[in-house]
Amino acid sequence: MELTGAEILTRCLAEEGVEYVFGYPGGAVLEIYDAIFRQDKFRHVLVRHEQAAVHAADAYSRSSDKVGVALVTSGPGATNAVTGIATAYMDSIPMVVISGQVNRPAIGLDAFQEVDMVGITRPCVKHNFLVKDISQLAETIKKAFYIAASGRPGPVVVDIPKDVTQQKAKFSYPASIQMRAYTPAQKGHPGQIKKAAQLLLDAKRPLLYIGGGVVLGNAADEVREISRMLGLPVTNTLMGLGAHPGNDQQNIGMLGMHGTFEANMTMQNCDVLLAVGARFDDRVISVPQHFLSSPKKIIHIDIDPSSIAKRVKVDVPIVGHVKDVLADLIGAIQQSDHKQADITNWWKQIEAWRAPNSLHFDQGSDIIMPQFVVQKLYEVTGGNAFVTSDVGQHQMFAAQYYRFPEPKRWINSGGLGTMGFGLPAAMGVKLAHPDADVCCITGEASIQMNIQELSTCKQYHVPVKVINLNNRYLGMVRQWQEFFYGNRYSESYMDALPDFVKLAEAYGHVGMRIDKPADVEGALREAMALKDRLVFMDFLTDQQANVFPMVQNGKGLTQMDLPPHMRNLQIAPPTPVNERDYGNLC
Ligand SMILES: Cc1ncc(C[n+]2csc(CCOP(=O)(O)OP(=O)(O)O)c2C)c(N)n1
Repeated sequence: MELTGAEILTRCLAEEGVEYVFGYPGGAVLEIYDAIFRQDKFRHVLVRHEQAAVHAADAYSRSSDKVGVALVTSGPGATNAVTGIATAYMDSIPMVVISGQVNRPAIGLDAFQEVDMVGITRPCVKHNFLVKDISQLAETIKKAFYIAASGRPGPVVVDIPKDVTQQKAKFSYPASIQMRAYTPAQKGHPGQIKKAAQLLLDAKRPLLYIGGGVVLGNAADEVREISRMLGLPVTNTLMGLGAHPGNDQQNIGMLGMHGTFEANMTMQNCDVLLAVGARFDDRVISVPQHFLSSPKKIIHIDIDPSSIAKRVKVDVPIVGHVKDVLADLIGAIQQSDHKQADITNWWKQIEAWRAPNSLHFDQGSDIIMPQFVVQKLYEVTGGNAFVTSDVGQHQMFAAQYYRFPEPKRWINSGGLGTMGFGLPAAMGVKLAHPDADVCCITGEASIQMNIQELSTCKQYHVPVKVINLNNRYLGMVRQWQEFFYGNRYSESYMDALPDFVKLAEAYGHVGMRIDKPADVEGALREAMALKDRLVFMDFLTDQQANVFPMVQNGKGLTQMDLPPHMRNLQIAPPTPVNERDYGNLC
């Protein structure tokens, strides 16, 4: 029997086990929407803006092991999706975005609602397709899902002209796919793995540095095993939160621009660094020259060969799936006849760096500190919630104070830093995990970038909790203006803000305003207890609060601006490397 292109598409999605498609209709995809109406294998979620569709699909994927799917129309629908696609691309999230295109004969003629989706998205997709022939449609969808989820994952766009969705053809879905030019490596090189094992055993100051690749590669168990086996200190990137339990004694916290004092000091002063699924981002190591000024051997494990040695010189590169490589590395360590070097002194040093607690803050009785809200949320939810965030100070406070015990619980736009991500992401996560607590930690500016999704949450009964850390400022911008632009707060203050409580109520949800520290915990408990309702909590927080520690742009990793209580401490590093690296400490 012959099916239309639109029917073929919906059948392919069903074959892939798709549960939800997040999307928004329009002329170019009406055939597809009609086919969706006539099937019952997956649900469609009608968002209020295409950007939100892509973020929701992305977060659905981040919190599960499935590929997210979004569907948008041609032209403005497609361009609205681009920010979401770029967000997923920067964080290597497996996703398939289907966009409608004008009829084939009209392509290139500036037809109504035509944009060159393949051209526009080329720099921010793992791959993209324009389906020119209906006979290729099913195989293209199969390829799209395969490419999105294999190797280093990423978003794949499939652009389908409207007349292709209307044509008819026989449907058969390939069981598997072979792509000669695309064969991602799985196993690491045994010789390199052996070398890595020896280096780690000989190290006097080892460090395990893990990133989003561990989360995506489901390698948290192997990370825990190797860290236990060798007693390694573990630090994680923003994207690696939860890949090693944030409440574990061996975990020294996040590193980088807003990392803990101990993580940054340990990173700079280690002698053997095992980097797993992390890419030495500039927000992590700051300036490579400073970072490399302290001699250390670097072992780098990554699925993507182009990520290795991109920013720093690596001594032992290992290309492969992190889970497999770590398993082999554990085996190599067990089989080695080397005895592990004594690292007791290294731990003593790390504990000395940890002792002053660089995340300490003062919560007085008058004004709510944003850190306090996150800390209380962690306590109230027992660390078990999924937490999405937007971008800004609140994102960093969430990362610093919610000590994620498990991977895939922290959902944020790390690479692109997309404001407006949090609420649609929370929606995607809640649909993937209907019984879990899902909280969106946001700021009053970020939430307004996709606040219309409160309407989608109402329609589909998505009872997430919105935690608005409302400082009445573009806080992160204000902090930079305070530090680098002589307190000239150019356009970082919004003079007019909505009444968020009334706004939430207008969308049919519960609104709460909290302005006293004493009320924070009770309000959070009350909100979390309202399991079936979306609760929008507007916390009026300190307008001046800054995120510490902070490594300023262009400075070395250990040149941190520290919180007030640490500014007069004399904390000596073990191996002075470069005078300038410690200039800021005292
Ligand atoms: C789409 C987008 N536009 C601009 C920025 C730049 N930016 C980063 S943080 C920030 C301020 C965010 O303010 P708010 O959401 O209130 O959070 P706060 O920093 O106050 O916690 C801005 C404008 C961005 N990351 N994304």
